[in-house]
Amino acid sequence: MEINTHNAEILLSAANKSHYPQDKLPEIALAGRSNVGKSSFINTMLNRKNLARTSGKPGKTQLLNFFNIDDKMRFVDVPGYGYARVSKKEREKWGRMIEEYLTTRENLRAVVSLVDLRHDPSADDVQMYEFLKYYEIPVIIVATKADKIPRGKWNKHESAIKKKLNFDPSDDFILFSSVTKAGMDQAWDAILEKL
Ligand SMILES: Nc1nc2c(ncn2[C@@H]2O[C@H](COP(=O)(O)OP(=O)(O)O)[C@@H](O)[C@H]2O)c(=O)[nH]1
Ligand SMILES: [Mg+2]
Repeated sequence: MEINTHNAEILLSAANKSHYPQDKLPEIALAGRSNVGKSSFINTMLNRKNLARTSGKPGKTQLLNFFNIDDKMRFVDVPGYGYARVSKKEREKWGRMIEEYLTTRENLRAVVSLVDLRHDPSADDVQMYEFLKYYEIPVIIVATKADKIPRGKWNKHESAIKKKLNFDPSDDFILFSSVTKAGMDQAWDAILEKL
């Protein structure tokens, strides 16, 4: 598929099914902890400075944000998990919203699950990966902030993450940096392959 990735715009924000776009365009969802680099990933992939807000206030975006890419596909930005300063009630609401989207959305082709290359995956990261595997949702692991780790140590960090996730070697694993754009072409290849 030929996609002009420069032709992207925010389409709508939705809290539940009744507000999702009503068509058949394939969707790639982005999931990860607050501050992992999700908005930066979207901006980098779409060659934009600030399409997806890189926010100083993690956890504030509590809606699913749908981005139209060239009228051919969409990114769906899932609000970041693991943000401590939200109430239990808000967390439950968040959980229901994500679960509804991930388990019922026919347009969904894959989830890009972002983890920070510098650290072992959190319990939430592990839980998200297990959830996606359980529901047999194709997953692409993107390890962000690779520019903050010397190249000679990338392998070591990659192995530690894979071990903690109980990573399935048939999934994609991509080292990524929104600063150097390392991994961008690989990420696009993996995404296009899933459409
Ligand atoms: N060095 C570096 N910083 C990054 C990278 N990606 C994101 N950041 C920084 O990490 C912080 C959180 O990024 P953001 O994209 O808003 O994370 P989000 O909460 O997951 O959407 C910001 O200060 C970004 O500039 C990266 O690849 N390299
Ligand atoms: Mg964000």
